[in-house]
Amino acid sequence: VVVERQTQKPKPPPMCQVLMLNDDFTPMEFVVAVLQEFFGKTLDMATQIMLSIHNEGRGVCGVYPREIAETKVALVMDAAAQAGHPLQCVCEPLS
Ligand code: NFA
Repeated sequence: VVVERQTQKPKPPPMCQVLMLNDDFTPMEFVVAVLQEFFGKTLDMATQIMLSIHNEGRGVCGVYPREIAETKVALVMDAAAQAGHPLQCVCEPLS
């Protein structure tokens, strides 16, 4: 009987930052609502993140395992397109 032993620690899943990009057209209230609905932020946190994206050009909405991050990007892009807003959301792999 061959007994296989684990010789390496299990690797954590690859993580991604979800970033939102500023634009001149998407209403601030829409961005705040997206941050609450899809990223679980409170109204206060969502407002702060939205304002930092508005002022800095981009901002981190959250850090998630890659597949979850990609799903969130797709959901946000879908909601923005449905509402007719040009809001852009991207995944950025962490090292
Ligand atoms: N810059 C947008 C405005 O002035 C608001 C916005 C914030 C858009 C963050 C996208 C991301 N209406």
